[in-house]
Amino acid sequence: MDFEVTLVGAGFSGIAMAIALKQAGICSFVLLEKGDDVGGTWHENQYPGCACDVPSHLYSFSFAPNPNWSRMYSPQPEIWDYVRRVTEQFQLRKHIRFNTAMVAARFEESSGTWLIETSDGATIRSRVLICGMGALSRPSLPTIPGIETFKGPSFHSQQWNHHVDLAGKNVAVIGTGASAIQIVPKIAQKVKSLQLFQRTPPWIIPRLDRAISKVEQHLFRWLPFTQRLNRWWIYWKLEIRVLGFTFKPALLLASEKLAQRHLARQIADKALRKRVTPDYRLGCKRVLLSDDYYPALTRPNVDLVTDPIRAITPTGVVTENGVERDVDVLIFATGFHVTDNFLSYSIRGKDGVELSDAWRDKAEAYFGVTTTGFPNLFLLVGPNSGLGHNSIIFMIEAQANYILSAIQALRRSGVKSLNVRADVLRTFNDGIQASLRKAIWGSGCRSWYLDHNGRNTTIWPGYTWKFRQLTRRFNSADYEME
Ligand code: N01
Repeated sequence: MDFEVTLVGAGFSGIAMAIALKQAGICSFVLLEKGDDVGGTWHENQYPGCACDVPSHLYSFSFAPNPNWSRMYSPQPEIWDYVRRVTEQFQLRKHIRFNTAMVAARFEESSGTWLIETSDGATIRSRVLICGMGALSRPSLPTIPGIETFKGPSFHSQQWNHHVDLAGKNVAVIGTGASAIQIVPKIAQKVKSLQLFQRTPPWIIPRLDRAISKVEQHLFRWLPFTQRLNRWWIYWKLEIRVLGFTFKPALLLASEKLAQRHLARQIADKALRKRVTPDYRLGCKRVLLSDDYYPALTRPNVDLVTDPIRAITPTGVVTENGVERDVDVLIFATGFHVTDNFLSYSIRGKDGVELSDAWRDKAEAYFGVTTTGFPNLFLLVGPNSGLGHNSIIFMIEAQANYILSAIQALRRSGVKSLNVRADVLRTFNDGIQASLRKAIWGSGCRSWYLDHNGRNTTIWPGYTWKFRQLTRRFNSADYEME
């Protein structure tokens, strides 16, 4: 065996897991990272305005507080820097193979080990495989006729081309999700014209970002309990929102009113206001936070286009009404492959079954971590463990703890592998889907929370503290020990 554990992805998930392993004295592990540095999504996304929409004092590891966050919602460079510092602090770099992707993995039943093929042609044999590739890592480009014919520079928000100077250019942005609403205000000031193609308007509430004062930073540094108190306060303010999202969507009407007032304050033009007013319930798609997006739409050089796109030509974008708009640079803020992300990897479990086949109709995993037929395979932020209301780092830490206790159980028992029982997974997943039936995410909108069958395979429909409680201890009765 080369390593006891192989980890894939050096974002928040992979780093949290590596730290958990190290602290438990499990040092025989390798972390494969396709990029040239740690940080995952916070390394890859470097578009103008990129920042987190969860307050930084919560969007960070509980065991590695950072008293120096500059803002309530810190920008991408600071978050990336944070992940790099934590990596140094826990001396993880020596475990990481950069520029090395997992290309395929196969479970060998006779030995109870995984054989992991990497992009540099190597094969790693490992008892355990942990995938932390990130749900929002594979860009999704729209299937618009003629997209490949465009002659100017074009790129996805996650693959921002910093060599392209947007100053004085006619720029088109397709999409109005979380990425677009951060990009638009930043580039609107410098471009000649900005055509923003909106398919569905998002609900937007005030962001209320502010700088964190030196006094607060000193306080957090010298009296660490004040930072813990602050984190606790932010956590519960966000956690309470699950009541509306999951149990009683009517509670979200107050947030809709807040969003409508926000819109009315920021856009005076009634016609424009109408075009950016959603016709579905707040919370159905991800709720966005911004103070500068609506004002950017009122600029004379910004044009909101709501006619559907018919085609892309070598020099522009044509809409269904036949209008062709000239474009120099085309930016796709069109999101990610989320529900089908894992289907792009060749991961073969028992009897040679591909994960992509096992999950063809529906992706499901016990606590978003283990799935039947794939022994010793653990996922971080797998099916139904994403969030619409709180910090994903909280869930990642809970999952890392659960996986660690599973590995410890594997070691203690001396068996070759752990395979989650089919009936346990079925009962768990039926419970999840039953809870989701009452929740806001299925109230009638298109979103990346839903798979091609309209089934929500991304969100944990409940309290995050409950998730932590349920995953605190690994229960070997839930597994076949082989
Ligand atoms: O992607 P999205 P994103 N023609 O999928 C539109 C996280 N994140 O990159 O709504 C025309 O949300 C699509 O339209 P519609 C966060 O979790 C966080 O913005 O499907 N338009 C939509 O408007 C977030 O939710 C942060 O009708 C097309 C947009 O493209 C997730 O990442 C920042 C189209 C895609 O929006 C993804 O956000 C950034 C087509 N063919 C991201 N196809 C923060 O922390 C798609 N669209 C702040």
